[in-house]
Amino acid sequence: MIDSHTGGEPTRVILDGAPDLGTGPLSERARRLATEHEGFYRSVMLEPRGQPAMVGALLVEPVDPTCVTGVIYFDVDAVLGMCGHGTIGLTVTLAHLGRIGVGVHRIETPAGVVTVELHDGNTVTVTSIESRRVQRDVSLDVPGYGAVTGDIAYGGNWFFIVDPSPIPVIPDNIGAMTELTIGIRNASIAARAGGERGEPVDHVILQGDSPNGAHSRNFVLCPDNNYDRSPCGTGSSARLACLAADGRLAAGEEIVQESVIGSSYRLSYRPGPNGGVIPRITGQAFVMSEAKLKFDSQDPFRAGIEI
Ligand code: PYC
Repeated sequence: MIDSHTGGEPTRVILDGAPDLGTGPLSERARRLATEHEGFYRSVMLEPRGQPAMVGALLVEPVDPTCVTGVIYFDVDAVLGMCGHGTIGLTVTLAHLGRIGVGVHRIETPAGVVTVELHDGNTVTVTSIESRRVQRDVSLDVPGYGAVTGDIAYGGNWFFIVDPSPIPVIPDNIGAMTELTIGIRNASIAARAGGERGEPVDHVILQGDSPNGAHSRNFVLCPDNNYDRSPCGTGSSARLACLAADGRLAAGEEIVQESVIGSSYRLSYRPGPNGGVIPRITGQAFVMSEAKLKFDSQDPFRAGIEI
């Protein structure tokens, strides 16, 4: 396996040793990973082998032969449709392995095929799948907090986006923002406020002001209740769809989206064929380590620390 980070958010690329997920559409293989091999992906993500906020990227054979690889992303609590920071980390990792060079490549994910452009050893532009806003100004009653209003949008995962955040998006508020966004996610699930086919919200975004001149700064809660250290690629895609739908950002215009720790992506979009947006996300990743995970049968924590 190879670990990298994209704007501070770790990605663990699994090269081999994973359970056989068979063949067929990646969405079907992702479903098999989620339902039949939970112990595998949790043991790879949980401490002591993994770390909070880490996302795994399992390499699989693509269905589309024009793709350099297929990939299934997961965190400790969910198999993900797509992952933007993970795709930047995976691209830099494939370059590190000598499997791709500078230029444009295609990668297959359960949410669809994405295009990546490797500009140098660390800088990648992802052209992601069509993203869309599904509902505007949804009001939720968040127990212990009160009414919170936001948009529901799809960017490869399902997002509830609160803009502007009711609390300042600053590192000192990470604990308070985590608590609030867990409450928002639970309230959206209880209210059945999600995708068109009842897909539940799995990520929550609070948008705030950037003290560094970026367009805005975000805090993104992931399914494992950790926050994304990067500005979240799929979250940025969902946010672009909302900005476009509100007429707040023109096609081709570029903005900088900052994360709560101050890392950033450059974002823009072009109109999608189905009324949404095709997002472009540019960021940087760095390889941190190459290692082999060991699961000793005598190790009481071989399945990870579950508390
Ligand atoms: O960058 O899309 C993303 C992402 C999803 C979860 C963590 N990062």
